[in-house]
Amino acid sequence: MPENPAATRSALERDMCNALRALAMDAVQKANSGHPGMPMGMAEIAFALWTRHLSHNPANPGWVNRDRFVLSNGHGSMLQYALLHLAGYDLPIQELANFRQLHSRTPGHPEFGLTPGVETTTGPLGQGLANAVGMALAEKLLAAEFNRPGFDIIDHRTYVFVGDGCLMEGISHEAASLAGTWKLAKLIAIYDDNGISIDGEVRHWFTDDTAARFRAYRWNVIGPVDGHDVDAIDRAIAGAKASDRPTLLVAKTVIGKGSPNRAGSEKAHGEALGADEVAATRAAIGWPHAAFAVPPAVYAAWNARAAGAAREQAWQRVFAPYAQRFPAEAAELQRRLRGDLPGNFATVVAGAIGAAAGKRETVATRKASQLALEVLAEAVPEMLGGSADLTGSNLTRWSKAAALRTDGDLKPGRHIHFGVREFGMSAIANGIALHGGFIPFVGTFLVFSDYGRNALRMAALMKQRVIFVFTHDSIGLGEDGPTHQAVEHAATLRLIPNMDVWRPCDTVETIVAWAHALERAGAKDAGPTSLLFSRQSVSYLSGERDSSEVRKGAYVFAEAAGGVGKAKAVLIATGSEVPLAVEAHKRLAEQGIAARVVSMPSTTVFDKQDAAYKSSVLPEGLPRVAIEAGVTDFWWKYVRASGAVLGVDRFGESAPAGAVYKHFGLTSDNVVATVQALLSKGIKP
Ligand SMILES: Cc1ncc(C[n+]2csc(CCOP(=O)(O)OP(=O)(O)O)c2C)c(N)n1
Repeated sequence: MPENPAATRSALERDMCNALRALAMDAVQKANSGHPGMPMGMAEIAFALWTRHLSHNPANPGWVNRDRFVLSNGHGSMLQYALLHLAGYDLPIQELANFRQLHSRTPGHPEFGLTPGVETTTGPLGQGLANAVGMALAEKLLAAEFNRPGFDIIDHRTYVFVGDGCLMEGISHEAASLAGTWKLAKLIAIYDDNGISIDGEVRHWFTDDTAARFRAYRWNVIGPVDGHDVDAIDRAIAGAKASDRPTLLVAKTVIGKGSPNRAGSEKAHGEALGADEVAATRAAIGWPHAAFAVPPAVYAAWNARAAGAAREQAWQRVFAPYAQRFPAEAAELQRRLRGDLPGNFATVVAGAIGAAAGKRETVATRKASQLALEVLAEAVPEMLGGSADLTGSNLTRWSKAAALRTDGDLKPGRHIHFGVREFGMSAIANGIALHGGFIPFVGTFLVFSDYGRNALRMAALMKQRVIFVFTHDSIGLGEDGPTHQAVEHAATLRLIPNMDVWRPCDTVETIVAWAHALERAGAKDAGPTSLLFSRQSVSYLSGERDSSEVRKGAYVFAEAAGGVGKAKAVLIATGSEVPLAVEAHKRLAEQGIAARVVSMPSTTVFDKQDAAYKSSVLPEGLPRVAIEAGVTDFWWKYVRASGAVLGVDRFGESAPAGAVYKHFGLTSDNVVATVQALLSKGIKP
């Protein structure tokens, strides 16, 4: 693309853009790893946005009313690091020189929580766009709840850079479709339309009319504009800001722009340019400075600390009188942004547990979840729920929750109908949590957790308090058959680091699970939770319980007759299989075989307990039998080689739940027979 005179009108501006190019190219070269092409191609776009539009304060990356900036094409991480460094964030040049090295704050892809100013972890293409949709929705809802006439204390935009890869990914459809429906006017996506992805020219595999596609989502589409013309980009962003709908700004760019022999080619995408080409690029763009050297005038022009401080102070001048006039609202907003639960949370939970224990209701655990929500969601106003078109099945809507509606004027509601979009919903929930002010929880069938899987992983990687409600958690859903019967899912969710998984067996365990999930914030033990609930009803069987033991993830549900000293075996069960264990416990007792029943609603939480507690629940020297309607592999670490596991190691069957349980040997007869067989073999662990 020929040089546009407007884009390089000012030598300083040209140098400011080239500083981004050079830092990216040199950091990738030094690491001999990374992606120089996107930062070099998006330099003018980034310059126009960051110096002329982005409202942020480098000295306070947590300022609540900052514009959010998301790099959905996260492989171009060096662009974000260069921007943060030059704008004056706490990211010294040594960090850029340490790009992709152990313990640097400049990892391969941007990581939330590691680098100041990085709003979300990106790299898995397309998810950044969905996170941005979540952030923009959170902004809109928080503004509707807390702003008052003359006091727009929440009023910011969300900008997101996307590449061809993000837009090829299916999640971009789910997220953009919802953003259009929700009329997220303050969401501005800038598309790096360079025609190149890793395999080469995308015209061979990506021929969509992207502009028409986004128009069909009811977005405002601007462009294509010359992505190297700073003023054109500037005008386009100004136009986007005036729109009453989300904007896609299509910017034609040249990947690796500035590199004489790699620009415009996939060779610029994901490898160091090489020393010769780096030198040739320096000459071509007129950047004579050494690697990681930036002239003071360029630094000075980039530095946004003074402007940022002024912006935050201007906001403070609105917030301070707001806090005086609406002290309760201001305090509540601040509490929610800190992520603290309401002061009476523990009392509410204790009351709910007491009431549930008194009622002893036999219900499906998904219903138990809804009963828990009736109390908890009313007490925790930041809870924001939803479902991927399974509201009546997931039971994530409680009786007083209005549905969010955005046809006509925004009608805020705390239940979101996400439509059939599991991946988009999950990544949007991550964006809502990252924005702050809400605790999102979203529902679908457990078997479709796979559809959203990478967003669950990202929630865990970012330690976000997102609660994933997965109902219809086993073959127990019955007639819908193996397509809908989760078999391997509980086990695989438990494998995700930082993810807590609960599969409660009754109303009390369900409240504890929800409470535990809601409490997961702050430095200690932050992260997402998956709550697994049954479709079918599960008998309420417990006697007295110490809920502080339930909180530990596993506890003695029914003691062996005569006390643990008399126990000959330990039965471990979760969720809907606890009643099977209790029935077997009774029948074994009739035969003079004392057994202890351990309910283990959360293996992940139990695993975090100390050794003394663990061995108090699972005493050494007794054979153990685990019972869970899912794959058996997971359970061997608890029962050990000499124990037994009753589960389902095949896909399920379409039939009434009782028949399917029988078919797979999940019966108390089989539990009894298994214990007898272990004891007759005289096996000790
Ligand atoms: C979900 C996902 N799939 C695959 C990748 C690997 N990957 C990284 S960049 C890329 C190509 C992206 O092309 P584009 O967005 O056009 O980026 P550009 O070449 O312009 O830098 C791929 C396939 C990824 N990061 N995420």
